Amino acid sequence: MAYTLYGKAGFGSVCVEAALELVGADYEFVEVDPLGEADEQRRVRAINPVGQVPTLVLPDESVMTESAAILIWLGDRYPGAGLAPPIDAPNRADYLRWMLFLAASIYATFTISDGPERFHPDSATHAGLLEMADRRRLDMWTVMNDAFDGAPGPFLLGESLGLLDVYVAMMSRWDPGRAAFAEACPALLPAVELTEADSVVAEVWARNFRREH
Ligand SMILES: N[C@@H](CCC(=O)N[C@@H](CS)C(=O)NCC(=O)O)C(=O)O
Repeated sequence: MAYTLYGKAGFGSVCVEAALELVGADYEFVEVDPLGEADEQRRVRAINPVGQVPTLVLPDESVMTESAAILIWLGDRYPGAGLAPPIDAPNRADYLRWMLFLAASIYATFTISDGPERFHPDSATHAGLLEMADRRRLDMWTVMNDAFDGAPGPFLLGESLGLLDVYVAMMSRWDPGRAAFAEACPALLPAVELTEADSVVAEVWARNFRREH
């Protein structure tokens, strides 16, 4: 009953790797570089036509993509791990809201940063596009931070570590880096720090974030 996770150190596969470890699933990690040479990109596209990681092959050999969907699926598939509010929990709506917000409003800005030429063919526009993506990301982090300001904690959805914490913690390591995240998101930072202090998460982080991403 093994999973195969296609990913790269420090990339979006980090949150799925952490989730697989936290639920105690058996998995194999296959390193691929979605931003690498053409051959390598073809290798990723052969499994995921969008050419992105994370890509997770499930035990029945079906392929799953989209980090938020994978995390939500794993959280539901392993309810005993307590990483996601069950379907009838009062905070289930908040959980889904912010998981999708992270994917659609924050992760999507990194998609622009990873390849502005995919959004405008004229390279003269790229510096502006990159700047707007950074600005939009910061605005979206601020929206999320404000929504969690005053939340009871210590984790984002309450007493225990969950996949929402893991997802935020991963993205907090990406551009423009932890110091900027800490400044922009003081209400999210304590949960992120607590998440990274979890021994299972810490091991995954040590493998993935040898340098700040
Ligand atoms: N919507 C996707 C985005 C995944 C994504 O952008 N992954 C990056 C690495 S962190 C990637 O593979 N980039 C290569 C590309 O977009 O061509 C998800 O949430 O899984």
